[in-house]
Amino acid sequence: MKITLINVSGRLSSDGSRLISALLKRADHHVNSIFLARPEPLEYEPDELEQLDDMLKETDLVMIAVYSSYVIRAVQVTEFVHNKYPGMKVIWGGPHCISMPELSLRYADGVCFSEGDQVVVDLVNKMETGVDHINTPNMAFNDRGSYVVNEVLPPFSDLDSLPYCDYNLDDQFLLDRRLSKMTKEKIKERLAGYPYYIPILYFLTSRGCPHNCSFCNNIRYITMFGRNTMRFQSVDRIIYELEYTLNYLDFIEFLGIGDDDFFMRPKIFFEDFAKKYKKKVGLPFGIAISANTYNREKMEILLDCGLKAIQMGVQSGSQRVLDEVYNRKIKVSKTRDILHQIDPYQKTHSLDFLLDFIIDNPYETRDDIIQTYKYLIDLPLHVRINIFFLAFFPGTPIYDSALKDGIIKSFSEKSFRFYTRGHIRYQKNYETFLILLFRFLRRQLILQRHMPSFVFRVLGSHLVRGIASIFPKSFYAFLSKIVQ
Ligand code: B12
Repeated sequence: MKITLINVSGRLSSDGSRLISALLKRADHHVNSIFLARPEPLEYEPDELEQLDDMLKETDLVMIAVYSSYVIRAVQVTEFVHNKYPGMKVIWGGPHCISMPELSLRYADGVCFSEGDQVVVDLVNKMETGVDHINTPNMAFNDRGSYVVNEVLPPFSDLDSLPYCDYNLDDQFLLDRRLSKMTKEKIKERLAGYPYYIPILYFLTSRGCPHNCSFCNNIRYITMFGRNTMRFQSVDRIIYELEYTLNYLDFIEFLGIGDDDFFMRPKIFFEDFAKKYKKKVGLPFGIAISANTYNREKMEILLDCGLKAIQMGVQSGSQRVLDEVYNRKIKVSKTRDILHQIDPYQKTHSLDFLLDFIIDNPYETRDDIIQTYKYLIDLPLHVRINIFFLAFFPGTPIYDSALKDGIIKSFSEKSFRFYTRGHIRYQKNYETFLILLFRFLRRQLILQRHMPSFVFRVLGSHLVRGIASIFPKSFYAFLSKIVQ
């Protein structure tokens, strides 16, 4: 079958859609991938979408990989296809669709609402041969207005059997103003993002996350599977795919291992991995870990084979928020402790430490927020801080609570973008402004030279907070915008 696979993510992705493409090609289907990979503007103009026409004329089936933040693009493409090619089926999949098929079936003819690995080829084969596909597991369909939601298969665990993510640029295209062939130059430019602005390849070696956070998509898998499951690729499989992909993408300078918690594996994995990685890959790389699984021995093994960055979620300096709002079974004190253990490696091994925080959470009190601020101002200046604005992903417990409490309106494709990174929405107050001010000054490196830390302590004191609270919300919304 001739398939046009469209990825609507704002950055050039290295996610499941490349895997879906590889699975379909392995089964002898023909796949053209089109990336709508620009961060902004979010919506595409009609004359941009018109350019899909030449390819769609030759297409039997359209598939779209969707992240919630970019869902409006998937809606635009789907409506374009349906208007121009009545009868052409459009199938959605990807993080936005996980466990919430009804959100996507408003537009799509079918949706993969769980993992696609075991079902996508089966679905396309059935469609190609005219066999009834409506009962395909992990899939839901809009059958003339009524929704058919099929059974969920158990988590897919044979990760080694999967084909390599598809980076064959011969049938990949970029739509940004013009539809053009993907080239190494374009991919190189678009893979150069935060934090180093050199071409970074993101790569996943496992599935699942040990946590159960109320704001994360992963909880949707836990709900469907009835348990939290971790699955891993073997060392050899990881190294083979890396060698293959990096041989082709020979400009990559850094590897971002995207696993939620790389330290979930046993120590024996690390020794084998380090030996083979050093010999056959050798690029500097970064991993994400959690304070609960940090292990010095595992880290030292990785330092010897190129580990250069560790990212860890703190999310809030308030234990109450971690326990009661985010359902994270991690102690704030534990994250501080890990920070102190990792910190010396910055000097000895140039190891970067990146910490993630979430702000603008309507369930935080001003006292909770000041605890995050106090956590931040105590951090050594070489620790990088990532500050995210809470996004309410449909299907997560925090989304359900916020909806019930009237904090957010129910999901809308048009307004969803405002839930992601953006401006302060819920916490227009002095404490949140202080966090943003602190980040701003840190970014300008002003702190290093001019601002003694006691100034920040005074700014966060009861007395100053008391005085600051007489100013209206609009004042802090305005100030926050300036320092964002
Ligand atoms: C690594 C990672 C990143 C990396 C790399 C992203 C990438 N892969 O390109 C970085 C740091 C860059 C990143 C960035 C962002 N990420 Co991120 N990321 C992840 C993480 C940890 C793993 C993603 C992954 O590769 N999963 C493995 C693949 C195989 O899964 P998958 O893509 O879902 O694909 C499977 C199915 O969905 C399905 N499928 C996928 N596509 C399609 C298409 C069709 C047609 C079909 C039928 C099936 C299908 O089959 C696949 C195989 O089973 C996840 C959390 C997690 N553990 O999943 C968050 C996650 C995906 N990220 C998330 C977000 C929000 C973002 C950002 C938007 C953050 C931001 N900037 O605000 C950006 C946007 C990225 C982009 N591409 O535009 C959210 C998405 C939530 C949502 N509902 O959209 C997640 C789920 C985390 C969360 N907070 O809940 N991310």
